[in-house]
Amino acid sequence: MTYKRQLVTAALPYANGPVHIGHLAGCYLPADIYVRYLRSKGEDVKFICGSDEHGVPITIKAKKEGVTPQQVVDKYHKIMGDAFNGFGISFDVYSRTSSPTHHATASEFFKTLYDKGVFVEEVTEQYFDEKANQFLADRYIIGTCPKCANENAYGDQCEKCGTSLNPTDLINPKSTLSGEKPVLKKTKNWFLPLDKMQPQIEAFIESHKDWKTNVYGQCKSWLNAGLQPRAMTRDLDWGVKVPVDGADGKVLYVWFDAPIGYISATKDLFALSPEGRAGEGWTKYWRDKETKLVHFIGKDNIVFHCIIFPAMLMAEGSYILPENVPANEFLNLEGDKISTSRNWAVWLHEYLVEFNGKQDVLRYTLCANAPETKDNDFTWKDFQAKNNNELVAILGNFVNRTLVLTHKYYEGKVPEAAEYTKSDVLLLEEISKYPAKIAASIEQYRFREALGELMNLARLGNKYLADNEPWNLYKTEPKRVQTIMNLSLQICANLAVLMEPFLPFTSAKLSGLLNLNKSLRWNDATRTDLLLTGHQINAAALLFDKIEDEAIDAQIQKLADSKKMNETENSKAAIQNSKEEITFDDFSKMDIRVGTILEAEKVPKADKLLKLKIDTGIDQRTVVSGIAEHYKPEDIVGQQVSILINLAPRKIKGIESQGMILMAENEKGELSFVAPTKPNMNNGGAIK
Ligand code: B3M
Ligand code: ZN
Repeated sequence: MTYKRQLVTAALPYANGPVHIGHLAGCYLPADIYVRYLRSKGEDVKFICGSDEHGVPITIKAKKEGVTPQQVVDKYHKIMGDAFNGFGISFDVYSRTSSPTHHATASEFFKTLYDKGVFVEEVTEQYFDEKANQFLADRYIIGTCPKCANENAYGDQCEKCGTSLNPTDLINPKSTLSGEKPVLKKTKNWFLPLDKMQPQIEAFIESHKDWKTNVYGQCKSWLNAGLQPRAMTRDLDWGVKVPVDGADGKVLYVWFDAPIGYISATKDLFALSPEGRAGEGWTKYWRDKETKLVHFIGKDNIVFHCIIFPAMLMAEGSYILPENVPANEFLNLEGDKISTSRNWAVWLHEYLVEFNGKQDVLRYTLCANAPETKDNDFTWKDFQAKNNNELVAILGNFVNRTLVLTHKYYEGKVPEAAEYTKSDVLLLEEISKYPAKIAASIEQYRFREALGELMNLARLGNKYLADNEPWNLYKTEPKRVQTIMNLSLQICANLAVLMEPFLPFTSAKLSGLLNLNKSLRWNDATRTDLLLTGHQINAAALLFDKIEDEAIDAQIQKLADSKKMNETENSKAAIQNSKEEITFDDFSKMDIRVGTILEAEKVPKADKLLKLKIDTGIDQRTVVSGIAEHYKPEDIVGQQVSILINLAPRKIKGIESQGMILMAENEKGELSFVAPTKPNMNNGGAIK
């Protein structure tokens, strides 16, 4: 299928914090490379993005900062927009979901589905916080994950084991608003019957076996598990109001409204452009089958873009469906998961200040290390190495040598090529293949590979200079040197055109140095005569500077400081969470003896529990202890322990536990036995 135009979207980031390198590497950079490439090919393309300004992440942030949700989104919409702009992410529009266009569009979309009878209305029991007098959306509830026992799992997901949850799955649920245990209360919501739509959605996914394996695979596993109806409304007061009677106090589910944001942003774009005034320019991009719709996202958004949004679009009926959803995996930082709350991140707005003018170095590093097929790691040392050993030593060095020699030998005028040697002819052939080679990788969303090819072209240039050594021939073979320099300059020109999607700032700089015709496009780089004989180039300047150890050490130190800060915060929290004071009388009531574990075995169907038989010195008793995740039964037989023997007996999993062994916890939550150690009698008890 050939398309007349493309509509490219990048995930709408939540406006609840600034953006970091993980965001950039995950979807904005690959999307930008793709779009810049298409523009260079002269294709009709629109690049759509904006801030996702609804949903619980925003309201939680507002509560934390003691401001209104609107103030939160206003602040971060600006910070994020500026950061993208600073890195040359070339959106045609960067809109926001709090805009009137969006509210109207999302509302109308919902109303259409409602009028068509698509939704299933259902009264269900949802958690309600009686103290805060409010229904609790997923992220307002935390509790223990039934799968992995993480005590801070959210109502919709456990971030420790990744399981997706319903709030009612949580053990010991707690409201994050008041800390109270929430109660179940009846409420009506509107569900998208994904279960009934499964055959259609399955057919859609099956028609896209060409999607990246991680994307297709995730879709398949959702389908195999069987799709479930999903509520498209929430009891919340921040968002797009549900536009039907009897829905007071309800808003659209953020994952219903956010992807519609792509449509409203396209409308905003056309409202600003002459095409918009003339008519409904945006509809061409959303309703004409000859438009190719591509969503760039991170892997945590796959199900929403590949299943739920397409299901909404199918149900609505007047829109096209995505043709591809290239999702990246995650980028880690120095071996650790990027985390906003732990401040373990490289923030784009800070980078722009600290590495002013070096946007392309980060673009290069993130693309060369893009987490395209698996999670990947960003390290500052690698960033430095990529800059010094690749950008400076290969690309920068080749261009600089060529420009400097052209000035030295020909006063900056492109010399006329004399006769080509056999190897020149081969080189020319080789050069002209690069645009197609790089394009093929980009069109398959393989941006690392594409960038690797671009660098191969620079390597080719470097090798050509090194093999031909014009500096040694200048006196003896001036004609030959003219040819060598002419060809080297042509390679520089081709590089300037082909690097534009990846390194737009450097491309502009190099085009300026070469005084290159601004209208050159991708396919022009198949030619090897972009610079005419006699064309005057500008004074040489370095494309990249070496990055010194000090700058890198400062960044590594900054991360170390964050880690330290976090540890202090954690231990402060640990002190706050420690138990209340007790009296000496309370303490002296405890009868603690030294015992020895005689037998230990796992308690069936209880991950945490061991059944122990303990010799207390006065008797033998059974104790059930929650240490199974810390110790293997076979390792602790013979272990001496302290045991509280006058604790009232208690039945645990049908076993009577007759006491408790004492364990001590360190700051990391690791347990150790409180066990007597006897001084070594052989050397009189002295400490060795
Ligand atoms: N805001 C989630 C995220 O930032 C969400 C994406 C919406 S795309 C329509 O990861
Ligand atoms: Zn879990």
